Amino acid sequence: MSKWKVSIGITFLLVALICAILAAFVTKAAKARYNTEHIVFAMNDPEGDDYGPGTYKYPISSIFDPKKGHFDLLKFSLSSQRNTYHFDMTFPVVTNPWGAAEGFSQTMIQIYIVDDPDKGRIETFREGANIIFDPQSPWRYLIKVVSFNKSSVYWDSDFEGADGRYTGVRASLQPDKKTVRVSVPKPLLPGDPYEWRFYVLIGSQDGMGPDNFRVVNAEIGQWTFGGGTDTDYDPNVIDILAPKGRQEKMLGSYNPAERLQAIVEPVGPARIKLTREEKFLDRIIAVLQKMKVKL
Ligand SMILES: [Ca+2]
Ligand SMILES: [Ca+2]
Repeated sequence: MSKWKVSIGITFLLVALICAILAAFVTKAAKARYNTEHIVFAMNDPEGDDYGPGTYKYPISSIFDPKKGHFDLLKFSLSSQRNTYHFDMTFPVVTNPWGAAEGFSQTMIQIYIVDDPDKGRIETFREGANIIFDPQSPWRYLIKVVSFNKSSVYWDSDFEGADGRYTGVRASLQPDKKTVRVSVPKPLLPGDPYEWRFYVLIGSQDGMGPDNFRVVNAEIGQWTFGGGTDTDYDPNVIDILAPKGRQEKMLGSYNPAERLQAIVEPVGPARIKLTREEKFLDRIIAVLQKMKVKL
């Protein structure tokens, strides 16, 4: 064998070796990213705005003591881990007066996701919240977070009586006792989460209420909020995720005389900017998944 043939052979082997080492290194990094929980979207909500448009008062029953905090969203985040999205909602107080296995039974959260401005609906999935979504930002998916094994995902195309997609959907109070987490298998929420916008509605869970919202009336009652109206035009939403000062304007935009419900705008998309390395690893993860490589 001639010298140059040996030299080409050695070079080829060296290049192959370097490629193999690089591939192993990249695969390891991709696996680490895939398996580690990482934040996709996070936003704080002002404290002390569990008053809807600014006028709502907690019901009389002592289970609502100290008449604040139960429905005051402080933080919302979406994170990705393996084949699951985790949605975390943090409150000053989370209680479980009805003994639900999830660890909470007062709080109700409805997360509506805007995936594509050209597709979806602007009315809520079921009647109950008494709001209308921004016509420029229709929703595609709804994650309804309630107790007693009833948390479920709905798509805009589902009919009103549908049970939703609940296989693998889990809601639970986290060890900090203040954060409700709902975990959703990714196939239930197709699309790019970095492009999503969110309507996050907080209400008081009432099994008998419209769409499980405890209603708001003009006067407080034992089990009903006060400070609204006795019509179906005032929102039954106690807090929404919004920048400071926006919630009061949005939830206050209803008008019973003109039969108008409040119009609510979403938040997002993600402010978290991915590094070039993270974007690269996400592409690698997609390729490895297509190749059915175990991650
Ligand atoms: Ca709040
Ligand atoms: Ca708010």
